[in-house]
Amino acid sequence: MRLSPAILNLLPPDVARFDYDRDEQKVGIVHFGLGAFHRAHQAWYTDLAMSGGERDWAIAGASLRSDAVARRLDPQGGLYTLTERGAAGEATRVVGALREAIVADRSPERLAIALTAPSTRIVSFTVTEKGYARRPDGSLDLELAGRSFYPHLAECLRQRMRRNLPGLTLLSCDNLPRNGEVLARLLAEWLAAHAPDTVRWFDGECACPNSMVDRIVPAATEADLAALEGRLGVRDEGAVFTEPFSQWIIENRFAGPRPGWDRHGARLVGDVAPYETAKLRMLNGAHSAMAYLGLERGHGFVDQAIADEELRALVERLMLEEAATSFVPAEGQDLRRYAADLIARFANPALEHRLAQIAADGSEKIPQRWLETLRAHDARGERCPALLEALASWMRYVRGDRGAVDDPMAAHLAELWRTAGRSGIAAALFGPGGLFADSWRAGEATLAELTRKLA
Ligand code: CS2
Repeated sequence: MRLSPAILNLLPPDVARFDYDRDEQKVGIVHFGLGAFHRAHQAWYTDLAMSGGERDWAIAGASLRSDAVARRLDPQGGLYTLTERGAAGEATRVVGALREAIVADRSPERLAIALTAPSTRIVSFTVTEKGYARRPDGSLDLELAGRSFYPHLAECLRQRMRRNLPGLTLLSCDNLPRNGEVLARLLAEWLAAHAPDTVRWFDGECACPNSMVDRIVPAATEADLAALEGRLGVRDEGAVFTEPFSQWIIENRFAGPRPGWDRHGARLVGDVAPYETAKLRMLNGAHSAMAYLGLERGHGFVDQAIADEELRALVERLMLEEAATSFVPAEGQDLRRYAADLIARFANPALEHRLAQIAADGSEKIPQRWLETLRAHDARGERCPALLEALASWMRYVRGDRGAVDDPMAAHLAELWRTAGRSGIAAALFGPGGLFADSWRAGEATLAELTRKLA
């Protein structure tokens, strides 16, 4: 039996659920990137807000090309369950916030209807780092952008402008520093090239707040789905599994109304930067280090990596001595406490978070997770031994001789390795004119140290 609106009353009583009339809710949010993270984070907060009495914030979710999520959710009328896995066991909730799952490239007209609906006030994004189609220097790659969300969004902004509809809040929920500003700048580049008549309206009527999102959401496995089915007596193909912890810090700068996410744990602040920097450099920085070093040391999961004494010492050093000292925290932001909480979250054995999942797309991740930290310390003449260890491990990983590398730059990185060799790869990546020189340029001594570590 498949999860669907018709069988909700057959679920075990300990499964929590929304209490609003789904059919009565208008779409208020269009979301790009209908992956597990969105379903375990923003859609969940929105579901809590509507269950708390707010109305008309149903979400129309869009994947760009893949119909994988739509195929899972359509037969379920958009319903799915979220299971929190912690020390106290599992807690499951049925989330009702998702109205429809659209495949943008197949049904652009459906997406356009949602984007130009007067009730739609927010467009949000979890398209991953590479979905923004940035060049290494940070500018928009117009060709790549043409295959991402930009054309869909630009045409609808133009329609909204022509029809005198309210502007939109465009809310990036991806792991990028100043994600809202990045989105605003890149979208403005796209509009300047393809819809110049819309640029001023976009500037004046839309807002792109920065936001820091945090919840660890490992990809669900068939074993997860089967175990859930055993417990619920119902099959949920769209189920997500996550940790009890969740954090969302949003810059309080919206173009119009928004759900009361802040009544359900989200925080609205004037400046997201210190939280976002802490999260990217400490949590994500540690994650990526555990991924490459952990895989090399034979581990498969985050909890195994953090139980490895040597790796744990390195992660603690990376977080406390290198990441936490690389920026100025907000008042009252306790980074020691944050690091201790992170270690406990990493150690959660129930999550089964695969290192291989984190290792993907490293070239898109390491600039904000590691290289910015290295740059900050370089400016003060300080060394970062833990980060250099991690960086060397990533370099060995992208060489590609230990298995397939899941990275948009995989071919380019393998080619660099072939031409530069072990003695030249560090300079080809981080030396003057190197691939990542815009993010961090290593000095001679550091390049030599990295080269030594490759051996
Ligand atoms: C992870 C993140 O896969 C990865 O790169 O580091 O998805 C991480 O789990 C989330 O950012 C946690 O909020």
